[in-house]
Amino acid sequence: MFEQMKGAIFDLDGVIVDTAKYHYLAWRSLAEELGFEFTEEDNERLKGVSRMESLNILLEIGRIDASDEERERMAASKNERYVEFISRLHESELLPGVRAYLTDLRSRGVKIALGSASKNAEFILSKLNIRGLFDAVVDGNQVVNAKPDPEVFLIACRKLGLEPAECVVFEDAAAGVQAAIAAGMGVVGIGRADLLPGADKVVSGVDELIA
Ligand code: B16
Ligand code: MG
Repeated sequence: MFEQMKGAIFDLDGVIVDTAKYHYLAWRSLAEELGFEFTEEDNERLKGVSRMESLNILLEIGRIDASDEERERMAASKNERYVEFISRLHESELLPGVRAYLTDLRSRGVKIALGSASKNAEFILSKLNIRGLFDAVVDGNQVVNAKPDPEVFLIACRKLGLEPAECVVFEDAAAGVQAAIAAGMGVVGIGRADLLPGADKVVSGVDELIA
């Protein structure tokens, strides 16, 4: 798989940086305002899921009914809180090995793309000071169908000028692993093998991939 790899497509949250903790703080504060408790365990269900779908899960947990308009307002309010947290992101929060691995891939001529559900992806990459390491960025603003649909990875592969079979995806969420398989790409799972069925290989973090 790695021998033929001409393109590497990275998920953002959980692979490059742990933004899940900031999503959690923002969702918890919205839940508090709505009068219910939102736990860290609940937050696991939101990883890799789009903003609106995350809100729908949150409201289901709180058993709250809301119109589409109210949902739009709540999602915007959560995002404001989230953006406040990630405005303080610093490159020291890059997950271990990320800069070294991306740099190593580039030196071997492998093209690099981001394939994330987040609409804040460009902002996060610039805060982490790694935007320049990516040849293409595909985020929640450019995608209609969320993972496990392969759309995000297929757009990324096209932007790199490559074929799916030449790309390998690095993903921490089960839906993302399924999306990569549906796209016809190799996939490295980041996390626990029992939670990432179908991945060609699973490592606990990007640092394990450095030769
Ligand atoms: P935003 P990824 C995902 O990032 C997060 O894992 C998920 O928790 C979040 O809801 C989603 O981005 C949308 O984020 O509200 O910033 O648009 O793992 O696909 O990089
Ligand atoms: Mg992720």
